[in-house]
Amino acid sequence: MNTDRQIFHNVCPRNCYETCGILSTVENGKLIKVEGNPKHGYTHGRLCAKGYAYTEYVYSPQRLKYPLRQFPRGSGNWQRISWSEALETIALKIIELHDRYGSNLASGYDKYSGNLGILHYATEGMFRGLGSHTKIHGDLCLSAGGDALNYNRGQGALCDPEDMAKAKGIVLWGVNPARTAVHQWSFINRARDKGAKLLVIDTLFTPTAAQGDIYLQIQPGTDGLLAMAVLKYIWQESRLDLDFIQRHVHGWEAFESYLRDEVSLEEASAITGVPLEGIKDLAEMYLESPCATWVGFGVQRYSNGGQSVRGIDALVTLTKNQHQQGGGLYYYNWLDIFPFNIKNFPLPPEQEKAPVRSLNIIHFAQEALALKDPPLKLLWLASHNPFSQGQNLQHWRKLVSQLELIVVVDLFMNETTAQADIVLPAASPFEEYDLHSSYWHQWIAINQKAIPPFYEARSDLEIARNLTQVLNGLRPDFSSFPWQLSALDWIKAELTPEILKQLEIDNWEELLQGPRKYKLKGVSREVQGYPTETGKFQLMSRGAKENQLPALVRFKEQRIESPYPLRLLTPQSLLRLHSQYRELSWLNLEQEMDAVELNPQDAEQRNLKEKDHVIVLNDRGSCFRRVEINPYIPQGVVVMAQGDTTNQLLAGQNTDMGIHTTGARGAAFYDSWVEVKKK
Ligand SMILES: Nc1nc2c(c(=O)[nH]1)N[C@H]1C(S)=C(S)[C@@H](COP(=O)(O)OP(=O)(O)OC[C@H]3O[C@@H](n4cnc5c(=O)[nH]c(N)nc54)[C@H](O)[C@@H]3O)O[C@H]1N2
Ligand SMILES: Nc1nc2c(c(=O)[nH]1)N[C@H]1C(S)=C(S)[C@@H](COP(=O)(O)OP(=O)(O)OC[C@H]3O[C@@H](n4cnc5c(=O)[nH]c(N)nc54)[C@H](O)[C@@H]3O)O[C@H]1N2
Ligand code: SF4
Ligand SMILES: [Mo]
Repeated sequence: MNTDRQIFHNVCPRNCYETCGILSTVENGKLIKVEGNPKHGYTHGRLCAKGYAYTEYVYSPQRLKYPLRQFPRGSGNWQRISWSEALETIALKIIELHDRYGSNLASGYDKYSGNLGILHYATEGMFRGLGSHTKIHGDLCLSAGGDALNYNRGQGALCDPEDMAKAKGIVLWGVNPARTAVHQWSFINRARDKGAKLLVIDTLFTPTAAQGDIYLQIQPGTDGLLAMAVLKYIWQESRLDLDFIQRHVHGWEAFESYLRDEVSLEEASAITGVPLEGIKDLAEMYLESPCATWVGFGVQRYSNGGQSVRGIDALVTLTKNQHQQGGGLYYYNWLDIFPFNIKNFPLPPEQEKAPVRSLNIIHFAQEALALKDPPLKLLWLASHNPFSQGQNLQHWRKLVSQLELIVVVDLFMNETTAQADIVLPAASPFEEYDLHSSYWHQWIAINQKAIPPFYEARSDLEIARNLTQVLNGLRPDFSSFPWQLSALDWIKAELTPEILKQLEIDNWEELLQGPRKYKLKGVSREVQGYPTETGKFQLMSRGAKENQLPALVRFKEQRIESPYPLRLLTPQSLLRLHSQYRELSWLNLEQEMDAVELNPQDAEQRNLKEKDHVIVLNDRGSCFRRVEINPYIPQGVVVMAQGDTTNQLLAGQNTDMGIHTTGARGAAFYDSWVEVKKK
């Protein structure tokens, strides 16, 4: 028998630093193997364990096969329905709400990060086509740090992560690439092979910390003070280049007074938990340039998170590391180059002025509940599992009871589909075309449709096109979403002549030979001035002050008052992508998911022993866990996997910054407090 065997180019589309290039082997229409694409210059032919599990993911018996309706909502009583019934029910509801309220404002969407492919903005496009509607803005990952850099430099970090290989020293500051960005190790290790030192600053003794030449354990939320203490030490030793600072830095006089009068090394050491020796070690790293500093998203998940990042950035820049190949600050690196036509297509004039309401992702449910004239009545959720990953779940529960129709598009059942009236089965990345860039590296790649859809699954774009057709069939010209355009039409339009030129290709088909690197023009190591209002690096920022933030880079202590004594940290897990991949037997996770890790003293005070069944609680909720005693966790801190039932315990705080980057302040996930009691 002849076997038909073909290789396709795919991309792992997750909200992950790496955005890996995949080569997929398809035999007789079935995906039988995935491997890393060796032509991808950042991911170099390797995937992580989650990536290698895609053949299980795609054919998982738990994948959603058909549209389903749940009645009554929350009952678990699901019935298969046809696509036409599902789409007609939704379209009739949108039209009925339009007629009831005189606009489409009662219909809205909440979409986030399940698939970051450009064509997944079809969900946004589908609602744009309605004219008036309610949408979402903001970000859960990185916005506080993004604003911090903007106040200091007038732009983002713009460092190519491949350059880290050229550093003489690397500081991993609140980032855990052993879990969250495994491919970066090849660049870190290249630098180490040439003698670079690795220093890790983390509250937890992570697998990344275990790789460091030096590990500094820091009290949560005090990183800004550590940066100030290092700068004070270097300043005291007269090892700052004051001439360089005079020329390129704004606000030095005020900052110098602050260092002199308000920063004490002894006090900083006591508050941060970092010994004086550690402060000196860190100073020596910065004085031997080029030193690369990678600030992770963990540092800024606090209500003073942005201010901390401003402080670390000041340390990087005042020690002249920003201006050396390989050195400088690495944060995120969003290639803001595509037109995103799929969510920005032109509207007919009468729709152009239609009102649109936008809700902050952090407080989506509260803000939705407060909407009047009209209230939110229909909610479309895609690529997001807020009932596992969000904050303020009590408001979500209330919102559900107010909504008349909840539609969730997903590949699997989860905490959010459990609240839906209609669930639509989404295609996997192997069943659709797409185009991808990364928020970390600079490689652009195409994702090919490699296999037929799993049962009746459809891509988010296909769903947007189909629903638009049904709407317009019921009421002509109701939506202006260009439903005629195919995935390839949209991809071709994204690859503008300027982008093709930068990628050194003539047409999109050439991306089928392999991913291409986009060479950012803005990445210059020469000091040519900053795009700030003073043209300098800003220790003092008027923009920050206008937003009621400290104008000056300085440490801002911000202890959230709570009657609960233990700080709850919930960083990312190795074998999950947030709430995804729990279904896969290849990634055996159960143990990690039901643990609460405690310091031995905290356990002893509560009379708790290894494996004890406990309740973790605060005034927001409670959940059952098993005790794991971990001598490397600082006293007063407990660690649990995020999501599932954990997030009901989050305090729902905002970070200090984020408005400039994503229109809303970020999520201070790690400013949450709990108690642990024996069950
Ligand atoms: N395997 C896997 N990889 C992922 C993800 C995933 O879910 N799983 N998610 C992806 C996404 S969306 C994101 S946003 C990124 C996030 O990935 P990272 O940028 O690595 O951020 P976090 O995991 O939140 O936190 C990083 C580290 O900060 C530490 N930390 C916490 N508080 C402090 C503090 O006050 N000071 C210091 N110095 N350190 C602190 C935590 O212990 C943790 O080790 O990962 C991406 N990669
Ligand atoms: N406690 C705590 N909570 C956190 C964090 C933390 O550090 N601590 N981190 C936060 C961070 S950084 C992030 S990024 C968020 C992540 O929050 P979410 O974006 O909600 O994360 P996921 O759990 O990955 O959920 C994505 C959903 O999209 C679905 N999906 C995947 N592909 C597709 C597709 O092609 N189409 C559609 N329609 N759906 C698809 C997946 O099956 C999954 O159900 O979590 C945040 N929550
Ligand atoms: S989850 Fe991240 S590291 Fe793993 S395959 Fe996907 S993009 Fe690559
Ligand atoms: Mo994230």
